Amino acid sequence: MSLDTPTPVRPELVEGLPCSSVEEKNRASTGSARTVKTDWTREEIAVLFDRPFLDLVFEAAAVHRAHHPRNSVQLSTLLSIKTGGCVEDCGYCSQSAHHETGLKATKLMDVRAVLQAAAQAKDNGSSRFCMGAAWRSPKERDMPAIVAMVKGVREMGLETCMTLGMLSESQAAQLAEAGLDYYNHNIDTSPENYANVITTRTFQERIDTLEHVRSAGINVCSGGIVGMGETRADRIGFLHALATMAHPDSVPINALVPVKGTVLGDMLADTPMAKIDEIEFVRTVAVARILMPLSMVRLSAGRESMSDSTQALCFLAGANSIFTGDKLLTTGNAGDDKDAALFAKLGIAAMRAEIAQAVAAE
Ligand code: SAM
Ligand code: DTB
Ligand code: SF4
Repeated sequence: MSLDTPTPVRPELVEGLPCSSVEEKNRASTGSARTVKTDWTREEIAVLFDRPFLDLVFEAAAVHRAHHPRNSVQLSTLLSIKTGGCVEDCGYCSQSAHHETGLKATKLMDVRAVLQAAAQAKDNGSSRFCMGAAWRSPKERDMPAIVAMVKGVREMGLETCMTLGMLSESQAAQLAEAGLDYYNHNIDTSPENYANVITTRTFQERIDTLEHVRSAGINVCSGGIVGMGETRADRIGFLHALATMAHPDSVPINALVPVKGTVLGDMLADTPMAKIDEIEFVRTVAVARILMPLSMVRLSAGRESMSDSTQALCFLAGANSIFTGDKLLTTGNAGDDKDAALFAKLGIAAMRAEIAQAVAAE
C-alpha cells in the first residue's frame, strides 16, 4: 500500500453522507472488503515514528479520511461491573490486590443495576456500553449473569462490549451466542516490555484469548498503554504486534493514569516520565492509524489530563473513538460537559451507531 496515496475506499462514509449499514455489511460479505497490510516490519514502523511530526500527522489524517467519516467520533460508556480485588499484578492497575490503592473491592453487580446504568448511558447519547470486571478470567458460575447483561443491554439497542480478562474458547462461544459485539483484551505493551509490567500472565496468554474471541466471531478490541516509562522501541514493538495480527476492529491507546499505590504510579511519580510527552503520544496515535487503516483507534484513558489541543491533534491523526462520562473504570475521565464543549469547539459529531457498525463490518 502506498502511504502517500491512500485509496478512497468508502466515499459515502468519507463524505459523511448517510449510508445504510445493511449495504455496508453486504459489501463486506460480497468479498469487496479491503485487505490490509499485516506484514509490517519494525524498521518500517520506526521510519514512520521518525518522520517530521507534521508530515506524520498529515499522512495519518489522509489515511483516516480515506477510510472513515471525518469529524465523527464514536462514543462508548464504561461501567465497572466488578471492581477491585484482582489476583493479577498488572503494574499500572488500581484494581490489583497486589497494590494498596485504597479501592474498595466489590462483588459482581446484579443484572438489574447494570441495565439501569446502560439505560442512563443511552439517554446520554452513548452508542456502546462497555462492561469491565477486575478478573483474571470469568468463573463458570458468573457466566449466566454475564450472558443476561449482554442480552439485556443489546435489547436496549446499544452495542455491547465486555472486558473480563482471559476467556476460554467455550466462554467466548457463550458470549458470542449471547450476542456480544466487542471483547476488549489488551496486549498492553511490546512483547519485550511485557514482563516488566505484568508477571502473573503471559503475553502469549493474551494472544490466545484474542484468538478465542476472534474465532467465536466477536469483534476484537485490543490495544495498550503508553507512558509506562517504556522506550520508543517498545511503542514500536507494541504497535508492531497489533499490526501484524488480524487487525483488531478497535485499538484503544491509553495514556497511563498514574495511580498512587500501584507499582508504576509510584515508580514514575515526580520523575520526568510521570507523563508521556504529548507529541510522542500523538505520534503513537498517528502511527497506529497508518498501520491499521480500517480499525477504530480509541483515545482511551488519560484524556482527563490532556489539553484540548492534544486531543484535537489525536482526532486529526486518526483517533475516532472515546470513552465518555466522569469515570472510566475506577479513575476519572474528562466528563460529558467537557466533552460536549470540546466537540462543539472542534465541530465534531458523535458517530451514529450504524456507521460504527459499518466500519466494524469491514
Ligand atoms: N481485568 C480485565 C483485563 O485486564 O483484561 C479487564 C479490565 S482492565 C482495567 C482493561 C485495561 O485497562 C488494561 O488492559 C489496561 O490496558 C487499561 N488500564 C488499566 N489501568 C490503567 C491505568 N491506570 N492507566 C491506563 N490504562 C489502564
Ligand atoms: C481500555 O483499553 N481502556 C479502558 C477499557 N479498555 C476497559 C479502561 C481504562 C481504565 C483506566 C483505569 C481505571 O479507570 O481503572
Ligand atoms: Fe486485574 Fe485487569 Fe487490573 Fe490486570 S488490568 S490487575 S487483570 S483488573
